[in-house]
Amino acid sequence: PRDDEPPPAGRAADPAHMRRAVELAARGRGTTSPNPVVGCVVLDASGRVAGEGFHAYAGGPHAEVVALRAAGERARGGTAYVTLEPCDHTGRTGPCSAALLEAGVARVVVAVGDPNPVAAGGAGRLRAHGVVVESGVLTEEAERGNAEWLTSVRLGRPHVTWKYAATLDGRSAAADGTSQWITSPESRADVHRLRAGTDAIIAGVGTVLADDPRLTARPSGEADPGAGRRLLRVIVDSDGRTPVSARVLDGGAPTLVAVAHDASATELEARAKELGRLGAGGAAEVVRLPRREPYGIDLHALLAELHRRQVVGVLLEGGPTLAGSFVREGLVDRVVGYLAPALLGEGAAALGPAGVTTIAGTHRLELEDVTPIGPDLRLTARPVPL
Ligand code: AOF
Ligand code: ZN
Repeated sequence: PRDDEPPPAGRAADPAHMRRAVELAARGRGTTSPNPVVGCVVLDASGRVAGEGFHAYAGGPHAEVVALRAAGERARGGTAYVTLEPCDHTGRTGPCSAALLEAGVARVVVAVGDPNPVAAGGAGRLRAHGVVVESGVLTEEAERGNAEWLTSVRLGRPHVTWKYAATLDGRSAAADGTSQWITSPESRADVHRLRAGTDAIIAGVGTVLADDPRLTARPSGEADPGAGRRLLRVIVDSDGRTPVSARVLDGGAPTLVAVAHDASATELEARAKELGRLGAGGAAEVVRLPRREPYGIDLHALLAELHRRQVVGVLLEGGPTLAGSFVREGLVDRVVGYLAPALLGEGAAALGPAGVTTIAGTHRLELEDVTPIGPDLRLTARPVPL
């Protein structure tokens, strides 16, 4: 061991300080997109907390800078815990590596390396200047908190959360097609919290035709929580069947209707133009994408289009056919299921065909979280990493 290493007492406290940094990072959820959520805790030389910070919005000061400002001179000789490797570039703000050096921080603990080639390199620069840099502390928790952004940077497509509500026997509608309301008001409120933390909601035209949902972050009448940032509504509608009177075309939020390249969507396009003319904040756009069976639209092309529009996280909501196609394509990164203690025995399953015909082909998931919501149960799972 090197003689400039901190005493073991300092090391033993690493996970606790990093947990706090992960907590701080989470405060930026829903407002930092397309940037990551990042949290930072700075200790003084004797191991006392001197400053805390998180990244609050894209273009705003990075977490490290906020925490260093709070710590002031007390950062000298101290330790910084950062949930993401400090950046080494001058983008909308300066390099955090330089800020940490200038503040005289002696040790930097990192949870996750920065996969963004433009900004990465902070760890290397700090080491080159004699700062002790350690990584791998609470990596899993920090990765989970930044799952959307990490997926977007690593895979070049948005992170997809499929959300559904079902009875205990896994049905999302009764035999006659009625589906409101399977889960409790508490679960529905929880869904609005999910929506508020995402960039876009995707639904199939079947859901629009059946339920005419608004797909906004709050029930109508309540204030928009993401001030300045509107949730994008995305309708997958290969043949352009979305009625011009649909609530998703009410001008209340920006809307993208994805139709196949060869669809006739004259009425839809006219409605989109009309919304544009009205100067509605919720303008609509019809985008044409390659046709691909069975769903009618190439879902990879859809996600590529959303990625171009800086959509980092999407919430996939209804219906079962669209969700099944996303699962078959390996495009679901997280599943959030709301299960009501109720039985139907008949009616549509929550998930449509997903390319599985034999048990060996099962899409295996691992549970991340199980939480009772009112009388229901919320299960969060993700594909088992290969
Ligand atoms: C953040 N907040 O706290 C940290 C980030 O758009 P810029 O110029 O602010 O740079 C964004 C990049 O900086 C981001 O993609 C990530 O790689 C790095 N770190 N970003 O927005 C932060 N620490
Ligand atoms: Zn930075």
